[in-house]
This record gives sequence, structure tokens and C-alpha cells, in this order.
Amino acid sequence: MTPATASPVTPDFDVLIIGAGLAGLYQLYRVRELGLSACVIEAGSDVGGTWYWNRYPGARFDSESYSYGFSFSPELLQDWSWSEHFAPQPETLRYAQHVAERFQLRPHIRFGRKVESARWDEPGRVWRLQLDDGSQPCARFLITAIGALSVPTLPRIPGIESFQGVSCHTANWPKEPVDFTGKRVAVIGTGASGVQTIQEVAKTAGHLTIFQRTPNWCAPLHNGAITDDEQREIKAGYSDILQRCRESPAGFIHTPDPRRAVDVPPAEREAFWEKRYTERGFGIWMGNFRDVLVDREANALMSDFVARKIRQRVKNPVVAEKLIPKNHGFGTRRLPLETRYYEVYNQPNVELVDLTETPIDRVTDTGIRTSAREFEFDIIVYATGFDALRGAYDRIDLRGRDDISLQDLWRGGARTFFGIQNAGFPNLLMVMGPMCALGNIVRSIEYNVDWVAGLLRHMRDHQLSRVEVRPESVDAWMEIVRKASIGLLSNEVNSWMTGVNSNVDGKSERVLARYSGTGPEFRAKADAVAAGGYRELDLNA
Ligand code: N01
Repeated sequence: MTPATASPVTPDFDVLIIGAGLAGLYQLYRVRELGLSACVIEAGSDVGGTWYWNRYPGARFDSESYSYGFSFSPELLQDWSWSEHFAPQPETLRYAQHVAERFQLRPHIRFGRKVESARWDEPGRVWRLQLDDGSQPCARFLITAIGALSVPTLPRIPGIESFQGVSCHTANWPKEPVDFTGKRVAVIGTGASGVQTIQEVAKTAGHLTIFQRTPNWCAPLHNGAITDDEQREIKAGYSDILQRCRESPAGFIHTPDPRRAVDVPPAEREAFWEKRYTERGFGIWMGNFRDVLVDREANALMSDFVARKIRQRVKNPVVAEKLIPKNHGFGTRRLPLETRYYEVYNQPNVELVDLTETPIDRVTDTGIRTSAREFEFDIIVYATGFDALRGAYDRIDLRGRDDISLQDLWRGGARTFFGIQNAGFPNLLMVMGPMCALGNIVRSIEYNVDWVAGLLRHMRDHQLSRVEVRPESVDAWMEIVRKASIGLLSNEVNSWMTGVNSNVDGKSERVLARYSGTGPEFRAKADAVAAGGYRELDLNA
């Protein structure tokens, strides 16, 4: 990709990609398809990203397996058979490995290396990276595929390092299985990872103590094996499945019911919710009445329905009340999907500790001390979440033109163009950076990677070697992001989706952290940029 006015520097690669998760793998595939040389830098010892690190017991999809896989290769869609409606983590890791092998991606990946810093060299027109093994590769373009939920965070509790038993974070789980049989186990955290872990560990632990700070609204997953007939139906129906995902607001196969909950007669509304509660997956969240996530009255009615379900399922009424969220409505945080999660609390070997009543004072060498008492454990599981969305960017010293640091640029909150570009950072392209649309993640990854590949193709075809977003284009996108956030109840609630993480300095306040409009709207706007010849970007030879 050598331009007419190229610098004297010949880069090691046309493109360096950080991360060999599903985004990095697909980006590598697309970049190589363009005939560009590329290298991926990956911290893990294998591909898979999220599915490489999150090996905790019970980890699995909450998206229907067949709506999650890559769609770019019809042969891959036909050849790969998901075993369950919501595939478990080992299967998804095998899928990532299969993709890497099938498309001969492995030779272009350097495993076990971390990027410490990346610096734009303006005269040389290259990105210069510093890796933790001392090497310093450079490339014309840097593409970050470093994930929105890839930096696990531990609670800020004194004494964590003093614990003499086994401690694991769900997102940094050991490769060797952890045996819980007969053990005294603590789980801290009750988000999607905590819920999946708890319902699995409760099967074998001698005693399980769950430390809950905020309960979440959870709904049944209804997983099951995919029968041969279903498999045939899925494979014959991929174009329809993918079309449904494309048209739905967040890339899932579920679309909202066009009616408003508040307009539907109570008996009919109740019957609709009962039906949704018995169906697979996110239908109860994404396929609900259209006002449930935006209208307080509708949301309160829905919350009341699920609260009644929790009361029916948890025998001890005091425990049931503790498990019912009081500070946020149904679906305003990411909905954990569960399999007999609430029934776990009926088991004699399970105990719930409400941290709002008795907070943790410290972790000791033998367990956990709360304000009320001392607990002894063999294993402590931290299901305490991530420094989300911008966390992975905050950990690399990224320097753009005139030595601007990305941390400085984002000091008052991340500001990007579609989550892809930053003003002052030429030739840095982010796959799913802050302010992009999230949703069913591989659907979003494919779109973003294709958009980036489209830009690279345009530059190659027009002999352009430098791209930088115009500051006014970032302003315009941020205004769209701001407007899209208005009215969504989820934007009024603390969660990783609003950039809050109590375990990270400076992240206690809600900020604009993602584009919360719909996928179709996001794609229409990004498509228009490409169709208009990228006028929002400054492109040079
Ligand atoms: O993380 P979370 P997660 N003391 O941030 C608690 C995706 N995912 O890993 O709510 C005590 O949701 C914290 O409490 P609070 C999915 O997008 C996908 O579970 O802050 N507790 C909360 O309960 C999901 O949304 C899948 O009060 C502390 C928990 O830890 C995202 O990943 C599966 C604490 C963190 O919950 C993140 O989920 C799993 C402290 N100091 C995850 N600090 C699938 O689709 C934190 N907590 C398969």
C-alpha cells in the first residue's frame, strides 16, 4: 500500500492488528483478502479472545448460537454445527480455533505478547509499537480489536492478595478445571458471569456463599440440545436468521412487539409475558412490548411480573426480596439469562449475603470478613466484571499526532467517530471502540470489520496512505450519540453500559459510553459515510 508521496520508511506490515478474538480474526481475514500484509499481536497463547479467557464454569452464549456465528462464509455456516441453542464456552473456543485454521490465519498471529505502547510517526507515516518482548514492529495502519469487555477488574477490598486458598476472576480463569466438589466457595458478583457461575458451582460445592451488592433481573435461558431436525432447519434457514438479526434493533433474532404494554388489557399482557418467560433467550428482553425499556409505567409493570416469578421460585421470602432489584427496572441493565438460578437459593448448601446490609471489610488469609462475621473459604470466585468499553484502550499508551495521548483526548469522556476513529490519530482504526453500537456482538463485529475493510480498499484503490477523521465529524457523531441516549431507561442506571465501575478510579459517574440507537440506524449512518466517499475523513496520498 505504498502511496505516491510515501515516506522513506518501509513498514514491517501494511496492518498491525491487536487482538485475536473474533473481531481480530475476522479483521485479519478481510485485510489479507485485500492483499495487504498483516500481523496480529495477541496476549493469550491461542485465538478466541473472550472465549479464551472466560473459561469459568457454566460460561455460555446468551445469544442463540446460530445467530452468533460468522456469516461471511456460507460454507462455514453450513459446515459448522452448533450442539446447543446456547453453546458452552469450550465449543465457542473450538469454533474460533476452527475459523483460524480453516482460513489459514494462525501463521499471521504472534501469541503471548502484549502491546505496551503505540506511537504514530508522522514523518514516517507509520504506527510504531512497543511489545513486552522488546520487539518494535511498525505498520502503516493499526487496527485495535481489543474488546469492549476484556479488562477484568477486582474489587477494591483490602487483603485480596493475602487469601491462601484458590482465587479466580471469571474472565481470567485457569486453563485447568477448578474442582468445587465438597469445597467451601465464595462468589462475589451477580452479573451475567456471576449468575452463570453460581448455578453451575452450586451443583457440586460443599457450601456456596454468594456475596451480592446489587441484584439483577434475570430470566430463563431455556437452553437445550439442537436436534437433527432443528439442525437441518437452522442450516436451511440461515438467510432468514441473518435477515432477522439485520433488521432487529440489537442484532438478535428477537424484535420488539409493536404494541405498548400500557395499552394492552392486563390479562392479555400477562399472557404475553408468561409466554415470553417460557421461550428461549432474549425474547423477554428484546422481544418485549416496545415501551418496556423507555416508559416508566410499562417498565414497572414488567418488573412487577418478574418480581412475582422470583417470589414463586425462591422459597424463603426474605431471600426472595433480597434477589429482587429495587434500584433499577427490568432490562435496564444487561439481562442475565439463567438456568435454575433462583432455585439455587432453595438449596441447603447455599447462602446469600446482602452486601448492602453487611459489607465486606476485608479478605483474610482464610476467607472473607464482613461487618457481621467471618467466613472461611477454600475458593473465592470474583465475578466482578470489567473496566468496560474504553478500559482496554486506557491500558495501552496510545499516542497520535503531536504526541497526543488517547487518555488525554478522552479525559472528559471518550469521543470517537462511530467508535472507529479518533481526531488526531491518523491510521488508527478501532473495531468496536467506545461510541459504537454493541448488541449481538458478532453481528456488530462483522459490520464494523467490513466497514474498516471498505475504507482500506478505498484507500488502496485511490493510492491513499493516510486517514484522519475531521474533528467536526467527531463532534457530529457525538451529538448523534447524545441524542440517541435520550429516553432510554438504561442510560439512567449505573452499569458497565453507562461507563460505571466502582473498582476503577474516575469511573464512578455515568457517562456516554456507547451508541444506544439501533443497529440499523448505526449502519445506515456509517454506510452513508462510505457511499459519500468518506467526506468526514481527511484522506491523503
Ligand atoms: O460483570 P458485571 P459480568 N463488591 O459488571 C459486582 C457480558 N457477558 O462479568 O452491580 C461487591 O455485569 C457488581 O455489583 P454492582 C455481558 O454483556 C456475557 O457479570 O456493581 N460486588 C456486579 O454484581 C455482561 O453484561 C455473557 O453493585 C462487586 C458484578 O460484580 C458483561 O459481560 C456471559 C464489586 C459485576 O457484574 C459483564 O458481566 C457473561 C465489589 N467491590 C458476561 N465490584 C454471555 O453472553 C463489582 N461487584 C455468555
